[in-house]
Amino acid sequence: MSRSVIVAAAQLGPIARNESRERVVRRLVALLREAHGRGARLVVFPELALTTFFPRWWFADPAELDAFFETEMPSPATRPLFEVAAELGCAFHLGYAERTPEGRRFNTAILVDPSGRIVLKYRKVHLPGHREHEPRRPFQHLEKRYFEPGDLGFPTVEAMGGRMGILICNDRRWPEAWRVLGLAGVELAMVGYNTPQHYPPVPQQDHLQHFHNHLVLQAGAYQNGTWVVATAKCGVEEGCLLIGQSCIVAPTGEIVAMCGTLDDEVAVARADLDRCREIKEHIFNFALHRRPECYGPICTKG
Ligand code: CDV
Repeated sequence: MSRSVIVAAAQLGPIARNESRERVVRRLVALLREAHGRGARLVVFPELALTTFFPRWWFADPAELDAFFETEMPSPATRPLFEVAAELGCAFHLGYAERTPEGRRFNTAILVDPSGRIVLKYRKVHLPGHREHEPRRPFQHLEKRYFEPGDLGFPTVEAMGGRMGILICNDRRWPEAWRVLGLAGVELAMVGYNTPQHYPPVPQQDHLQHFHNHLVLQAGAYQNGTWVVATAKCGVEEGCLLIGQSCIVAPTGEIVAMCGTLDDEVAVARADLDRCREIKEHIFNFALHRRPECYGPICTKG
């Protein structure tokens, strides 16, 4: 049986603060249909794909914050996406803000299989930004206030003929996160992101945002012998420029497809999962070459 899957990065342009879930879901369905029409059987949407990137604002009123969170998945608003995907037999990855019945909040992403079943759920482990209101910033980044760190570890699942895993945005900068997926044998990692071009604490690196994005995605892919589908929400969203360049990376670290706009756009590539073996069985053959006895400090608080 062939282990080739045609995959798509379904990039989103900006989402306005007052844009309804229904309207966003219509955009997601249009992207899904386009990707499917181009052969894709797995479509990767970005981080927090149902709303504007709300951690850029300080909300004193909890009700205002809660409006950005999902309490069920699918919900009446997101069900059309699940239904169209199942009708087409297309799997998808979706990032969203999750509020549990106990009132806990996570930055979450799921993988939905071609029958419409949620087969993998991940909650973002590395939360960037700050906890308190910092009015001197041009915009806030309050992920540390609005979300708890993920409590599910880095789970993987066997789906679409291969081992699948998820990282969310800032996670992609951490080699430890990639390596935990690599140790689980991941063959395709999905990564959604919202990355502002301007990083207020270190503005001298603003011109490097695109470089750093691809640097870590390509390194993560190569060093763990996995395909990567990385998808942005991008463009000027409520006055804040988010980077694009959503891409599909082969296990060799090569970018094989990339979006060229800062708008709703699909990039498609055929991912032959067997190509992961070229890396996993040779240069990064963990069983043969890894030296965990020397890596102790990585797992202690430094
Ligand atoms: N959504 C994110 O996690 N964004 C961070 C920014 C704030 C640095 C990122 O790592 O892209």
